[in-house]
Amino acid sequence: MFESLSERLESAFKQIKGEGRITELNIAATVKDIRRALVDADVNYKIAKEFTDKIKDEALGQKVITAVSPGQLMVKIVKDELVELMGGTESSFETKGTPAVVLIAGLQGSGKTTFSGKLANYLNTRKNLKPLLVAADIYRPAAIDQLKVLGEQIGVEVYSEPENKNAVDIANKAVAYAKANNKNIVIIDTAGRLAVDEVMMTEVANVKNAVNPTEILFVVDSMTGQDAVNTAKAFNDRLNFTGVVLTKLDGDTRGGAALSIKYTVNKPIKFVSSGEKMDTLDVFYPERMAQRILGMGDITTLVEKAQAQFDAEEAKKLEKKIRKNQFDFEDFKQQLEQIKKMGNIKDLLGMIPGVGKAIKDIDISDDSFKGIEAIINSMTPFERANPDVIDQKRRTRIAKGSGKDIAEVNAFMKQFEQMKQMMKMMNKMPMGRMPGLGKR
Ligand SMILES: Nc1nc2c(ncn2[C@@H]2O[C@H](COP(=O)(O)OP(=O)(O)O)[C@@H](O)[C@H]2O)c(=O)[nH]1
Ligand SMILES: [Mg+2]
Repeated sequence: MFESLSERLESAFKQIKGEGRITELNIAATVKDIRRALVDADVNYKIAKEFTDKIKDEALGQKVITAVSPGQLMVKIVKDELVELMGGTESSFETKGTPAVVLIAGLQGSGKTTFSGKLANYLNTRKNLKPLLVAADIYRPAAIDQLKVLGEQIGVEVYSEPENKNAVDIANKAVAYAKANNKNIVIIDTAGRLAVDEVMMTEVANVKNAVNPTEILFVVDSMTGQDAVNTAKAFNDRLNFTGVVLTKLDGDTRGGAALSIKYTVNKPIKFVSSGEKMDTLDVFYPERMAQRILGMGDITTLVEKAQAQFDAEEAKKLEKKIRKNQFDFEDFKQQLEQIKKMGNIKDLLGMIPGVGKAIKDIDISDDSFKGIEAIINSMTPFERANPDVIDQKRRTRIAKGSGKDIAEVNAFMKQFEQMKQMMKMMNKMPMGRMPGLGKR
């Protein structure tokens, strides 16, 4: 995410890092590079200019503190301004109401339906709410099915009326249905068009007037850069939405949308979403995003993701097994599952400071674990629970079953043994515990 912008900013800082102090002259070059980096990331020129003018003023106004080098100072100033540009602090998401109503709007293909599913899942699993998803995209029968499939996947009820071609009517009935059935939050997934279009706008505006939403979220594909900003403006003029959702941050997005939207419509980005898995929705934190853009990593989000997947009971059991040296392949497989549930592997690694850049060009797909999983799957349950019984004869069979070389199986068995030893050691050291594992 935003790799090219990160790189360009880093190289802009390089110049000033070698300088003894900030002067009008050496700051000018750095600021110019920063501005170019932003414009190339598809940030509107006017915004980029205003941004860098501020940076310049800030930098020149700073007293020279000997403890901080000009390079460090610049990074700090830019970070603070990036945070400000993206909205300062995180904003709240209102879920109160009987029921609360969330209206989802945006262009076709921006990710509304996918996001609706993710939001419902998030509210259901993390906020303990009972959501109702509403299929108000009345033009394509496939749209209703798509939402139904998602609803089933996450265990959230979907309200739809395939024969009804009146979105306002569907929305009204859905809210009444929610009231009658103890659902406390209604998420209305609306129809979009390929471009801003009067009929679509009128329809969404009518739905808005009918159901009086608690939140109106404008969903936008972050890959569309400047266009995203123009679309946001059009939707905001019409709907006066309460927040923005940036989708497809897992793609090759340059950052323009994330950096320009708040400035343009003065509405906060509330959620970001990357990937099509239902559990990859993230609350948007300007501070963390700025840190990621500047290559400072995002350990906080990483830890939170780990904790969300983390089950205290399970961890206790696991720790006991590790202590008794009983950690087996079944446990290992479960651990892999948990990691995968945290989201895209490359994204996760990218949150570790310094790692994002190092792995930029390496192809790390979620399939990276497939080989290992194939080997474990070819073991019998008895073998999984008793790694010690896996002799050469069994290894040969496992290799065959998983389509791997015997050498690969041997190597994996060896790694597993080493890992087990390491886990045992780490478990003895209070400081070495994994996030969460230490809390008891
Ligand atoms: N890579 C990626 N794809 C997404 C994301 N959100 C949605 N998509 C895909 O983008 C396409 C359009 O999404 P959809 O939710 O149907 O958009 P809608 O027309 O606004 O309802 C689908 O193929 C989704 O699977 C995301 O965050 N990342
Ligand atoms: Mg849709």
